[in-house]
Amino acid sequence: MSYVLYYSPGAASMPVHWMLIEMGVPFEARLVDIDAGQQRDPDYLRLNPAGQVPTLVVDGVPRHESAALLMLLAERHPDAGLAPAPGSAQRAPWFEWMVYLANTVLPAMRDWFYADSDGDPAGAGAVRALAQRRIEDACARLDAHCGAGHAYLVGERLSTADLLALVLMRWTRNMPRPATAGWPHLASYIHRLCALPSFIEVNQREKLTEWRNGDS
Ligand SMILES: N[C@@H](CCC(=O)N[C@@H](CS)C(=O)NCC(=O)O)C(=O)O
Repeated sequence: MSYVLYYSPGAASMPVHWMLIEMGVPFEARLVDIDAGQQRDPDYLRLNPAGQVPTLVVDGVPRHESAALLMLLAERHPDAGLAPAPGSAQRAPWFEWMVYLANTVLPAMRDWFYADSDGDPAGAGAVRALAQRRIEDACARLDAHCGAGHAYLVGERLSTADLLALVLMRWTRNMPRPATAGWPHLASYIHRLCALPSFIEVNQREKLTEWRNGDS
């Protein structure tokens, strides 16, 4: 199995990068500087016509969408245990969390960060206000789940849902209400996951200095 990950530091590629490190599988990581617009280079657009990261080239074929890549990797590496086995009791809640994070929270994040460029700048304030409400609803939902005594989103062990959730929560660090402010159970969950060696490692490899322990 061969993997080449096109990533940008702290971006939607981060959970995929983290998962590859957590699983200990060989891969090559190639930096795409999205601040410099490298995602719109013709060579990159041939790999990813949306001009976004991540792209994961799997056995020579470029694949996209962070949540899909996490699920694909979980299927290809069942021994890593980052997803409940098909047919197991935890499989349905895993699907639910993955789809909720990818389908509700991630688009709200995109709206928050890209309201001016994805849409009409005149309406960006309203787009961001709705995005903020959705993101804070997600924080409340995660806080309630953790407050009910769950150490992880799914079952009793780390899964792709936690990898995706933590990176999404990282993106709230400069928002009006960061995930670590006002949701105490969520804050404990964040601080615990930030201490995982593979999360520390992905921060080092991506040269990220902010939010290494969940605080700015
Ligand atoms: N739904 C996509 C979203 C990817 C996405 O929005 N990536 C951002 C970085 S977090 C990006 O590439 N931005 C550069 C741009 O849109 O020009 C996924 O989850 O993979």
